[in-house]
Amino acid sequence: MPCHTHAAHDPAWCIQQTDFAGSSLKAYEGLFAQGAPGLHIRGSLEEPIADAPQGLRYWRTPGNVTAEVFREARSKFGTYLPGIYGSHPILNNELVNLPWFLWLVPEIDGSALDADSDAVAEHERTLDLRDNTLVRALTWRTPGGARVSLLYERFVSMDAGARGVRLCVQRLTIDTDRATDVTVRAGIDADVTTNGYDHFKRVDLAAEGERVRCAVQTDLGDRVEIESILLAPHAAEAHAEGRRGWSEARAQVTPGTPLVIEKRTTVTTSRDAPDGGGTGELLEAFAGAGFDDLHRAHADAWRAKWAHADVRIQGDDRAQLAVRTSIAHLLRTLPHASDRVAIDAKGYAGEAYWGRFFWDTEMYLLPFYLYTDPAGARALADFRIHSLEGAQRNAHKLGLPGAKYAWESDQLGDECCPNWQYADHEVHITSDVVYGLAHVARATGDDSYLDTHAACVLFDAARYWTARVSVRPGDDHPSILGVMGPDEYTPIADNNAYTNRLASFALEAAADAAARTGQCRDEARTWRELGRTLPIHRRADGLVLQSDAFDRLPLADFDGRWKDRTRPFASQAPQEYLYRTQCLKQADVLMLMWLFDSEFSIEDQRTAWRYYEPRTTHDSSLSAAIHSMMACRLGLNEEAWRFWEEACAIDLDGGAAEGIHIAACGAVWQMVVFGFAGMRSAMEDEVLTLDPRLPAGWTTLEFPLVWRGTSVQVRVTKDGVELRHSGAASLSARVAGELREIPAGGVGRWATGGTTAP
Ligand code: IFM
Repeated sequence: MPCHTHAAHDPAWCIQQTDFAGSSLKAYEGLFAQGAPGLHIRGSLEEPIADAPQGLRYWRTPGNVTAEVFREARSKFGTYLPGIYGSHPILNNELVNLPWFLWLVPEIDGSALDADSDAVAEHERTLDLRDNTLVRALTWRTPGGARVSLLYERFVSMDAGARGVRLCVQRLTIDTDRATDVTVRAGIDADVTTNGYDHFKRVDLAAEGERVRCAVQTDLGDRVEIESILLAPHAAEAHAEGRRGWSEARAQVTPGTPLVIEKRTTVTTSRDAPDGGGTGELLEAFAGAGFDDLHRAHADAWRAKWAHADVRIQGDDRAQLAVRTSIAHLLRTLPHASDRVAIDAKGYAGEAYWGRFFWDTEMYLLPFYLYTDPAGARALADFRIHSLEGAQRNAHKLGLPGAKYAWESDQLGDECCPNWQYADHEVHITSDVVYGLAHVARATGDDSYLDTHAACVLFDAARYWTARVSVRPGDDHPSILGVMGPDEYTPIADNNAYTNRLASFALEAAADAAARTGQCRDEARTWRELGRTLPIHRRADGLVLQSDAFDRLPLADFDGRWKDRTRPFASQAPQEYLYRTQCLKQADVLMLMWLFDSEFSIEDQRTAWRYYEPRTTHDSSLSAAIHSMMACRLGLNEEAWRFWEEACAIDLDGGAAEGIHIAACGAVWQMVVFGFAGMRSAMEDEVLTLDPRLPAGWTTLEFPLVWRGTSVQVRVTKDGVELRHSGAASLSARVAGELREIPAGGVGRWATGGTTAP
């Protein structure tokens, strides 16, 4: 049967699923998440699954987040709208899983399609990353003996999404080898829970003819309305039962004349602009357009996104697919500026991290957007400015002045993390936020961003740090005591080097902004002095200490306790053991050195690598990428490659069941651009700098960049680098250590004398 939306399956752009058994189904639901600003759906099948009820009620308790074992459901449907949170009695506010509207099932000979039955064969699904369209094909031997071919296609319109409209479009094409009567059922199911909890205070269902409308009111007072229309050749009949409503259409399929059914769904919320129109009006607005027209506009919108973001790798198909998979999720998840949200840790594709925003935003996600879509990046960074009041409330609750950004933030910036160790002690987030804002200013060349829009954040962050530091008896310097650094296996440490350096950075940024704007003069003197005197402690041999006396903790017994290396160390050692031994969850000192390269000699960095890497479990999905990039910098080619492969496998090889590791997606892009292409960020260098180390199998690497307002096309081969830009002025670039000048709108090509191959 021809595939309508896709003429050919291109392995460099398509992810395919042929396994529907066991837990892989759930992993594909995460990996195949689709969306556009305002609406995201998990990649579930179109039919309810008998052994995976979606309305189960249970208590999910906050555990050791790395070793947490989730409910063994085979499938988890998911509909998420950025900004729509509910109140959970023990987990705090969480992103609500809204009613499931993908339901579109044929019934033939009294039997409904069931993917688990032996009657289904040649079953495959393909997500085309070019336009985020999911195609599902299968054949079905019906109880009456007919051989039926089904082709499902669906997308969340990026074209509509860009205009603030949430629209999902589905098409089902049914072909058969004999005349067959078909009933197609299309509906909305509001019997869904989020992490086992029901957030709906009220559910109103109305079904009439081909339309089903479902409105829910969440326990935080938002109203979300979902309306679907079934487009079939004959009139449909509507039904409602409990929290479910559906339309049913009957038709006959004859061989050679496929039956085509469409379903369209729109979603609105009480937060939308009042003149945006209701779901019914929106459906009417799209009524004149056919599936192909809507798909064309959607695909064009995606093409425009890829034009400024695609990374092309020749010579390595797996790497190519990995980087495109990551970029596709990054393009999907960037919210509208008006939504005033960031990107949650599971990329709006699962419930594991409750839809909350972490430091992942600034350190792992922001760089991709900053160097490919600066306006989008700015909208993301602005979320921290919009949520300053939440951060002020967090500080106030702890009896501190200023603003303390939440380790796990909801849409208003309030701390939602239910684990006290992280909520109260993983305080580096406040400085990470400042670092992110400064990165926006440097990458766009717009310092006024800090002095006008972001100054309030800078000043309140500095006030928080001023009160959070202490001077221990006998010390001649301030300390930041009782913190958890990026390494979450060392929970209450003093003078964590990363936290101290980032706090200094934040204090200096506030003092600089105060000096430029003439505000807060007296406070600024204190901020500058504090920033200057917060220490980074070293051992006698020069090793930068993760925190005071870190090296006096006993070594962790990895050989004795970590028998199954395919699972995290935390799944085999109790939390209290992690907390009292020298074992790291993820890069900590190395993360510091990654960000502040120029402040540490190459020998410092090598010493740190030799000491910390063997002590690191890499239990966090954020660890491998930083190690890959550091290894590139240190010329450790095999390690760079090993960590690259680990990072690429995170979601691609079955890890997305509870959602996409969106920070790891951002990190995959960083590994290519900052790692293998050796680009230095605008935080490190004012001049575009590239020092490539192409992996052995890669023959060509190409990607677009925006460097301080100038669009640049980068091409790296084994022998050289080519930079092409369209700027009106000449562009300076340092390539493999040599400063070069590329004339306005011109091209520069330089031999690099061969690149190192990991
Ligand atoms: O922010 C991270 C943290 O560094 C490690 N645990 C998971 C969080 C969310 O990705």
